[in-house]
Amino acid sequence: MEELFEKINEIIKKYDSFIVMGHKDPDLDSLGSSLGFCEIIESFGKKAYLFLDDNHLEDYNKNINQAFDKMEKDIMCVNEKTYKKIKGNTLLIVTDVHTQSRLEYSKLPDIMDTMVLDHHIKNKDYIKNAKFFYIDSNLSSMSELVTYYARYVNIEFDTVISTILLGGIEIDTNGFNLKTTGKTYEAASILMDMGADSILKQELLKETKEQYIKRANFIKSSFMINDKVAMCIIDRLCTSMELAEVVEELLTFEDVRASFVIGKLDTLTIGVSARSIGEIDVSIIMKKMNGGGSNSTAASQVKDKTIKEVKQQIINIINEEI
Ligand SMILES: [Mn+2]
Repeated sequence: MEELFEKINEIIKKYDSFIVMGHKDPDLDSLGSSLGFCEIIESFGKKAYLFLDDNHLEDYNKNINQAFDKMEKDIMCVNEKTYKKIKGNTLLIVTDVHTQSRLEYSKLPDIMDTMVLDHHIKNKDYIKNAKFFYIDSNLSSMSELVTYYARYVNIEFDTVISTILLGGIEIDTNGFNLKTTGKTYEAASILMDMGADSILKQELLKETKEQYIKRANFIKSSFMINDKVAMCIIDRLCTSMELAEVVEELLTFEDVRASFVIGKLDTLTIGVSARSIGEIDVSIIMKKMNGGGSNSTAASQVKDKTIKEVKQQIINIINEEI
């Protein structure tokens, strides 16, 4: 990672101001890594702004609101209007997302120099005119990356930011399971040393009873397509994040070695999210559906097909491959 950090350092030195942006409907990994980049940039003596509408925090989810509530320092935020006031040569840093339409504000990469850093599976709608583009889909989370970057530039985060980052790792690995390596635990240890607070982390990770029940209902409707593979169909509009939550939870049940969740992302697009505990390579199946990913985490998006057809296509491929 040191080569990457050196490269990012070099890029940062070329600019005066920075906007750091995560994805729409931010989670703790998106927010934590954004805050982490802001802190690191400020340690260079430069100005960093978080792209988030802090005048309308009520539009964001509960976890993000709580995190902002606890923040010890004032975070400089910009939104669609106020970013124009930023002076000097400005770089947009995109973290935890690389799909242009999933950005908090999708127009910015078209009018600004952009650096993209992400750990999701590369999508066709990636930010094409980025000056610097880095994806490592084996990486647990952007929180892990930013923690090592902080160590590389020798700075420490405060309690709240380290806690958000620790929560970010926990969410993205589904509790230190998926894509978790020794380096992931080490990142958690670095964050604990910086002062991450496990009580605050539990508060930030709490979900509402309604969220729990909604997810439990999807789990209830899931079924096994053979003795190893579970599947769930979400027959309504949903987000890719919801697909990920359900597909990861399915993996925690007895006998389930791989899981697939199918849902409607918009009126034309069906999303498939796939996970495996490791022995079944789900990326092989997703690649056959024009998607991609790694052994244990993969996804695809399908247009012009019904959910039923997508379901049958997955079952057919699995019957051939496994
Ligand atoms: Mn993430």
